[in-house]
Amino acid sequence: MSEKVFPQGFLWGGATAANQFEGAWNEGGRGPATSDTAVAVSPEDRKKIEEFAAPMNREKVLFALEDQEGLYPKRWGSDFYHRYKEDIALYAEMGFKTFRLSIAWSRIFPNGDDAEPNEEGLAFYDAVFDELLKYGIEPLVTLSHYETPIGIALNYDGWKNRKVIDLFVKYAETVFTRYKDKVKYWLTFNEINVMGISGYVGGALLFEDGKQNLSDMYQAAHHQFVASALATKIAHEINPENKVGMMLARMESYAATTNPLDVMEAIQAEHENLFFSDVQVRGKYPAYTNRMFKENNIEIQMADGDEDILATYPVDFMSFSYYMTAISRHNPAENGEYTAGNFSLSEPNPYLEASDWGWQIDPVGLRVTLNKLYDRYQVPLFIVENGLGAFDTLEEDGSIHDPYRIDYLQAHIQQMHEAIEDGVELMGYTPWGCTDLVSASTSEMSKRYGFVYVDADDQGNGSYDRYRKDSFFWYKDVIGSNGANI
Ligand code: BGP
Repeated sequence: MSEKVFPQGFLWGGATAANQFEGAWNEGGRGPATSDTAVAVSPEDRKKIEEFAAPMNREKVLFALEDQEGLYPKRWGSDFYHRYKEDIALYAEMGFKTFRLSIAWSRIFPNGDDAEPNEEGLAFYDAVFDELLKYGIEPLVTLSHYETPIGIALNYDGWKNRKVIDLFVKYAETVFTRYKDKVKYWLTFNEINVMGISGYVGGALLFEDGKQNLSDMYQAAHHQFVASALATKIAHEINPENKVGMMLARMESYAATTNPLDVMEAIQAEHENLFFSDVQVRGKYPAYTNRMFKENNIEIQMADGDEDILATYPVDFMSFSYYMTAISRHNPAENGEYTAGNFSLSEPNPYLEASDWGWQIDPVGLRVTLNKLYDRYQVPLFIVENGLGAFDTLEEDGSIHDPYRIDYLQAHIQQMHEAIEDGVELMGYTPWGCTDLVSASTSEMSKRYGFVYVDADDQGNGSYDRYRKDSFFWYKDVIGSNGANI
């Protein structure tokens, strides 16, 4: 294989989120978060994506908070809260340049609207950032990764309430100030477009009638756009070196055929997906908004000054998750066959294989996406999630042989390199779940992404000891050669 050259300073690393990784759900003064309840609604049927995205009402949330059984194993995550030193040492061993984590908002403001932040929560992240910096690893911090304080859902009805903008801005300002000398790279909302699919997961919205309401969801998204823009403003004021990114669950969708109607269908899918980055990167609602809103009966309220805020404080860079691609067809396939994906279903693509969870594996699609996004926005891009969820086997000697994961990542990194050669400005790459953690969609541990194995099962039982997988040594070599050895 020919030698690949990645840019100097390319940010190789890995990604996690507090709600799936930290555990310690009731320690350190942390308040309950929406993530503690999101999948507890239907513990017997967690695999169904519909359940994960299901509308939530007050009753279900209160039930889930009481029903501690339903919270396994999310409660424990992977116990990063107590093992962060060991985990970070493993990242240093792999040569990570960056590590993506989220701050659990409810560790800082346990009820969401507390007058003062919780010092114990702030001190925890100080310790984590210090540990990372000790090894020269740059923290990349998500402010909101599906873990809104539950008080914001129960007392404010979530992000559809404009007051939540102020609560978020106060939280953002608190952590920007506290970690001014420790953190430079920030992401505001993880997969902000999930709001268009699940109001509860994305915006802590409760739907008393059990139906998702698109107007509420897009209203909530509008409030997140304004909050993100204000946070970007404040981040730059506090430290001009701060770089703030938006984060999209990228869904490349190919036209099923050359039928122009299928092509148009793919463009519409593109609009639904890129609406969120169009607003946050370009600083204004795109031209197709009016028609999209009208045809979907979406009505949102904007306050005076909102458009100025969006236009004046766009993000510095665009980040996204990339796991698979989908297919768009004007007339859905007759057999109605579909395969699962990250928050979406798709007709299967005959050219692609899929993971054990049906997510279609498409490395070339990553090059397609990188090119499209860079052509569209001309801002630096950052792949902050990618990877293969797979079952792993811990051997008696403590090894884990995961060639399937190496194949997946290698193929994607090769396409990243192609995209860089195409002229795309790519800041870095943080594969998802670098240490095994609890799956967002299934709430199980057995859907593993990591380079590091965590000894815990789907019920949260286990030693939680860490083991290096074969992919650990492989990734170490990739980073050590700055991508030349792929
Ligand atoms: C993204 C989320 C992550 C993560 C990932 C993998 O949507 O940002 O939190 O979980 O998907 O998904 P899953 O855990 O369902 O396999």
